[in-house]
Amino acid sequence: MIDLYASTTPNVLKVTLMLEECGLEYRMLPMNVWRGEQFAPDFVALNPNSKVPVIVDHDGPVTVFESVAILFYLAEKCGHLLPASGPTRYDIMQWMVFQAANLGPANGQFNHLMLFAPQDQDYGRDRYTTELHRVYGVMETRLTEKPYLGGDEFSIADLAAFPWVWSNANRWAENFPFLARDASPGIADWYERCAARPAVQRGLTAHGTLKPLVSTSTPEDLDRMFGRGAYAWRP
Ligand SMILES: N[C@@H](CCC(=O)N[C@@H](CS)C(=O)NCC(=O)O)C(=O)O
Repeated sequence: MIDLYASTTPNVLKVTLMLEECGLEYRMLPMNVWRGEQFAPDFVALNPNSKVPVIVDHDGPVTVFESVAILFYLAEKCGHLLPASGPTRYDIMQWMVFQAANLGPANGQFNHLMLFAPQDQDYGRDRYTTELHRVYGVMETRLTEKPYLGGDEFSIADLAAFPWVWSNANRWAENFPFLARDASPGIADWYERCAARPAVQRGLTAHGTLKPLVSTSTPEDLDRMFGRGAYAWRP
């Protein structure tokens, strides 16, 4: 049995999709990160970085935080979606790191600046709109050359990237241009191939049972989560 500390966010969805791909028994333990549950000492003992997802694999027991590390752990536990050796393993790794260092942060910072930043400052929004176009451009080039990010086969690199595309395509609808077939045919075809996998559909259904909790936060909760106001670092 695996416990997944969960919220309705793309980094958690990566893990749900992988647990379904592996056919592992798991349960989701919802965390209200909008009310600061990630800062409770019991949770910090599991993840010193105070973020979901975290898994506790009771067959071990083993605790893993950071979504990409969790995908590697599950891939190696199950021998699924990551070759044990050879050049493709490193192709997959580099696209996993691209997701963790570029695609995820660009989408996340873009969302934050659009939804939560003061509306009278354009610098951050302009910077991350440009960065978002840049990283989706990198992804589009790769996916016009290969059917999947890791190469010819579906892998954990696709499971890492798919939730951000899925989430922001839903969030921004017509204002999200990166799935439009005329502009991004490589991403559009890849997205359809990923979404057609039965395990991905099962994972999306399981993830859909989590309740969105953003509206439960107080202004102070948001300040603490975003490190602003009374929580901003000052010398
Ligand atoms: N690099 C981390 C990012 C995790 C992350 O940002 N989690 C968000 C939800 S998607 C969270 O827990 N936020 C709470 C906070 O920042 O306090 C990963 O990939 O696991």
